[in-house]
Amino acid sequence: MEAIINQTKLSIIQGDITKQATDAIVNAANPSLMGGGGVDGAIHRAGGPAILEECKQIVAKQGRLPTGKAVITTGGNLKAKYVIHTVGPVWHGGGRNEAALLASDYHECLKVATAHKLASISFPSISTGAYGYPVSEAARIAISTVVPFLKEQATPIKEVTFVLFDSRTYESYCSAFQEVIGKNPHLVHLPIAA
Ligand code: AR6
Repeated sequence: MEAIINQTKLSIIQGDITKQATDAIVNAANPSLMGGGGVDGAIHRAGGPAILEECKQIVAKQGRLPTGKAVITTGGNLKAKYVIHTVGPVWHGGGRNEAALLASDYHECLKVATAHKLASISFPSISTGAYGYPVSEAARIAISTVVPFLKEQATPIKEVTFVLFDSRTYESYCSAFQEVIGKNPHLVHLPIAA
């Protein structure tokens, strides 16, 4: 599924984010930035040791990465030139500011990409694996953060791609997108293609 928002193409696809050739891919990291399982493990495995080396330097300089924030490193051996690492909220039932923190992840990543003058960025579904965030709610937050950002902010980003690993997550993001656009048709310039 794709649509044009201002000058930016927003796409939702099913796939492996480590294979994406966008300028940056986003990593759903943890505050240590030392790697882990899920998409974090896959990115470090595919990107090689240069990513971890830069993560170590960042942590030595500024400490652990707080939830809701983002930092950028090289993409190492990946096709993507950069990895933007962000820490999603752990789901505790919704009463611990999880929604605002998840929205902050997407917003901070887009701000970092904009500051580095990147033309394209790919996102995974942050927090919906090991961190347990319900997928349909997380999808709604992701889409309703990214779409207004593209509409309202001056950004060099020309392509945003959500790369969802499994079909259930992919379907959730497509539904969230239809829902957000249904409520705010002014946000998207057609065409919307399936
Ligand atoms: N490409 C795209 N999406 C993927 C890939 C991939 N190669 N691999 C997994 N996913 P998770 P979280 C999906 O657990 O919930 C790590 O250990 C996955 O199916 O990776 O934010 C970190 O170090 C799911 O839809 O991230 C943290 O400790 C989504 O990515 C913790 O897990 C997110 O799942 C972060 O948990």
